[in-house]
Amino acid sequence: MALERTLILVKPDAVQRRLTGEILSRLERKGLKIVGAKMLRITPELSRQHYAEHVEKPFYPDLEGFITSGPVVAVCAEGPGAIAVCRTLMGATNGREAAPGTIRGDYGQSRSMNLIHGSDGPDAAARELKLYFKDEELFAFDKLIEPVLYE
Ligand code: YYY
Ligand code: MG
Repeated sequence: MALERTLILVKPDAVQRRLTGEILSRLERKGLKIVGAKMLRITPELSRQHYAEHVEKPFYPDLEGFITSGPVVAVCAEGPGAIAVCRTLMGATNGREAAPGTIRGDYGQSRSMNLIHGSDGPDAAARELKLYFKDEELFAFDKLIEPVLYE
């Protein structure tokens, strides 16, 4: 399985609800490696770049209002198949439909304030990671433990 990096955002609702540690802990317990992390307030301009595929959709103004409403924690998570692994851990977009055991399924019922963002494919991951992290803000470490985790 190819090693991948994906962009995770702990969204403003999760930061407000003190769920940052819980959410990042779930990623780590699954074996994902956090190779970059920062807290920031997303600007309207960054929101339009991040959600470029949704800018023309009717829900976009509310989405921008929400994602810029407070700080987020941006994380680069790395691992074999990390993009799909994270999407599975997140659960369906709408919290009411997300399966129990997933992050969205366990902590909320909202479709818009759904706690976590994860890139939905390799092109999106590469594009989104560039929006949040410089190359020197991402780290490589701990190679020795990987056979124990993944083989
Ligand atoms: O990738 P994911 O976050 O699961 O969903 P997207 O379809 O990419 O939508 C991005 C974001 O927009 C979603 O997390 C909530 C919000 N949203 C919404 O508020 N209302 C919709 N009908 C669809 C999406
Ligand atoms: Mg998406």
